[in-house]
Amino acid sequence: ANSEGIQLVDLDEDGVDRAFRADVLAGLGQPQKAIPARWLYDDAGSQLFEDITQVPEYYPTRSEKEILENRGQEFADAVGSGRAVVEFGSGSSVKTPLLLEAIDPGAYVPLDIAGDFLRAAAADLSAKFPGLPVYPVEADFTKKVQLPAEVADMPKLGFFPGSTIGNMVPRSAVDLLRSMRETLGTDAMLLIGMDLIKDKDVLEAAYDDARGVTAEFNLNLLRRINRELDGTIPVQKFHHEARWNDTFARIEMHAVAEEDVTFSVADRSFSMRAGETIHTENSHKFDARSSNTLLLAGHWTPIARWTDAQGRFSVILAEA
Ligand code: AVI
Repeated sequence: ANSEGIQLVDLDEDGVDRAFRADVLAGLGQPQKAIPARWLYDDAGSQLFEDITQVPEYYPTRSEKEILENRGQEFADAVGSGRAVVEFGSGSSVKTPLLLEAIDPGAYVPLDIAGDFLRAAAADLSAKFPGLPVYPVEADFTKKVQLPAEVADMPKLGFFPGSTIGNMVPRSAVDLLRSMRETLGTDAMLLIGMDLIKDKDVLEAAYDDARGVTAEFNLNLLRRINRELDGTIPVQKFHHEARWNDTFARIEMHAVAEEDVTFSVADRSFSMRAGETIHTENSHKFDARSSNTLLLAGHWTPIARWTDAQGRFSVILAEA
């Protein structure tokens, strides 16, 4: 997998995740220290992300939900009935039912690398939609996935909500969209959430909430490094920063050293000057044109686009 991709867990004889250690050591060795954002999501980080979706400043989850709640009839008209909905990621308990209720699908196929989450999400959905065939597939969806034979003859609707695509640099995002196209085949459609470019202050507040939940989410990565990789990072000497990078149209999360620090991770030592940062996440934002360009580069043709009442978030329908 690439640095932002999904990988199976490969533990060494001490139970250390080899890929995590390799990414952290490589990332801390760069002139601009950087660690791939996927490592934010250990159990504590996943819970903190759930908490982020509830803070007042973090609008994307609420805005996307508003679109899914209000535009169901329009989705149904655009996609027709009987499609196999293929969700990339294990499905959120809130968003997925909104889509499935709206469109009269033929089947639901959640794809995820993490089998436990996948089975839990699939069981949840089966209980909510008793007549709907559900076929969970444990797979790395950054590559072409072989879908179950039961849905071979159904046209597919890919579903990728949450602006998760925005956490990838364009090169990786394009690769992922092309893999999705390969997985879903001809006649497929894709419904994808993309967060919109907006006022810098609104964006920075969404990623630096007053309660400090996003700060905890970010600094939890440093704690995770200390826990899992025998690290001595003095976390209390770092603070969270959310920065708008206008050139790349993205919010960046950084962990900023407040004073000169030295520490070790997995027996390697590192030092940072006061003000130096570890870059921990990108969250790209789009306008209508840039989202269309990304989709086209990913071998998808955009055909419809919806936004919430405040114009903060977009949900785009594209066809293969
Ligand atoms: C998961 N992803 C779409 C979130 C985002 O908005 O980029 C992750 C996140 N990072 C900080 N706050 C939320």
